[in-house]
Amino acid sequence: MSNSFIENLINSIYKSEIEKTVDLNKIEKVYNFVYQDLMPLIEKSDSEEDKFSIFEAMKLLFYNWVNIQRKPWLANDKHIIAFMGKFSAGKSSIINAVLGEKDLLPVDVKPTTAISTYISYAPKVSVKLLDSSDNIRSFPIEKLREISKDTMGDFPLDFLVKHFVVEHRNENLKGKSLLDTPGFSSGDTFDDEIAIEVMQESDVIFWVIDINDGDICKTSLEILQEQLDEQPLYIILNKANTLIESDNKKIVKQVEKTLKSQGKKYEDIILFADRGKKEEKEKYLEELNKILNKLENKEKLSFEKVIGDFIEDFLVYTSDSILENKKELNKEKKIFSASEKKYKKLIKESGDAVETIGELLGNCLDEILSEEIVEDLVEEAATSTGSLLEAIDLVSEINSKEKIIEEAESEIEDLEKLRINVHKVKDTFKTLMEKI
Ligand SMILES: Nc1nc2c(ncn2[C@@H]2O[C@H](COP(=O)(O)OP(=O)(O)OP(=O)(O)O)[C@@H](O)[C@H]2O)c(=O)[nH]1
Ligand SMILES: [Mg+2]
Repeated sequence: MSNSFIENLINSIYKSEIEKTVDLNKIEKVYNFVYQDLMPLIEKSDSEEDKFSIFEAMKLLFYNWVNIQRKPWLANDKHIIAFMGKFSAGKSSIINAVLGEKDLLPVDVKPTTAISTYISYAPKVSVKLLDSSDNIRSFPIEKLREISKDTMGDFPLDFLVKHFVVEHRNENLKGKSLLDTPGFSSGDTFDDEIAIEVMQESDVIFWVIDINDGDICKTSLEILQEQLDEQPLYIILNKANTLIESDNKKIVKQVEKTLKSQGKKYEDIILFADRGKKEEKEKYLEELNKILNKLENKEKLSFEKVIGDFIEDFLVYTSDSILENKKELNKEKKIFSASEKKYKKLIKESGDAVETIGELLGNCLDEILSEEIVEDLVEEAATSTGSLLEAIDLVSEINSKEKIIEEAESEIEDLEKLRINVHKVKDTFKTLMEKI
């Protein structure tokens, strides 16, 4: 493409009005809260395994929150529905068909979509872009149609533009944002970063395949390895109008077989065509819309609610643990004092027996001991030894109880400190949320 075309395009990007810019200060404040207040709190939680999954969940939550700060058109729990697949599989055509617009997104036989493009609801149709400094700028709709991988040639447009956003008044878009992505060709190295970013932030993935390919390709399967199993995956076999029905069915079976052999979980494999027989086209569109509409009701996790609930749960956990530890401590203290009492009693019993022996022997110092006295002496000696042995046995029990009590007391002290800490984090979070 000519230099003047690129020059003209750069001008339109940078001369266009900045509508919104990302608030880095706000992101920094929330980042500091998550990593300096919240994460150390999780560090103090109970089990190792829980800790790791909570860390991961919090990181993801924070990532999603930052994502919405950069991409405010995704706010209000929008579901992100990504269309991915090889170039020319028909991703942009499918989105145009869903919107009932023939030419909204550029479509061509050559590699076309150059920058991932969100399509979100707004009462007025317009195009915006997110530039490399996270500014949202307005952009002329006609210019969007001029941009394609082909017209860009080697020019790295993705250095200047991170995303385009097409706002459209189609009611089907309420509560969701469709994401059209650049395709890849099986020969070249697909930009993994794009794929991973798209997969991380999407709620649902539609993987589009040109039915004439006959199967899902190896590169597609490799990219899909990054896809999480809990994220619903739908396969669209597009351009179904180009083959006869029995061939379409065979290819559906083949794709099913390949995915199963790879252990790849998926929701459904559907056929689609935006041309061909009218009633076929309508049937395909109806089926796709049915899936898209079904996705609307799922509630997404809000950052404020999840963190707020987590802190509340943590408070309950610390209070419950303190109570439980105190109960346990009381039980141990009771056992300890009973053992101590018993020990004292045994020592006294042993001492008394020794005293009796002394008395018995003192009373008959010069006499030969009678059989009866010897029997008494033996009995007293047995009592004294028996009590002493029992007391010695109790010593280790008493010592171990003492240690348990000490440990329980220090555990309660730690938990009480933790509870104060959680209260502080709760207040910090409340103030932070009021400010931002
Ligand atoms: N026969 C037929 N052709 C189709 C159908 N859908 C799309 N096409 C054609 O397939 C070509 C590619 O369509 P696009 O929508 O640009 O494909 P894409 O997946 O967005 O391609 P990239 O943006 O390059 O990744 C175009 O020439 C379309 O006209 C269909 O249902 N049937
Ligand atoms: Mg496209």
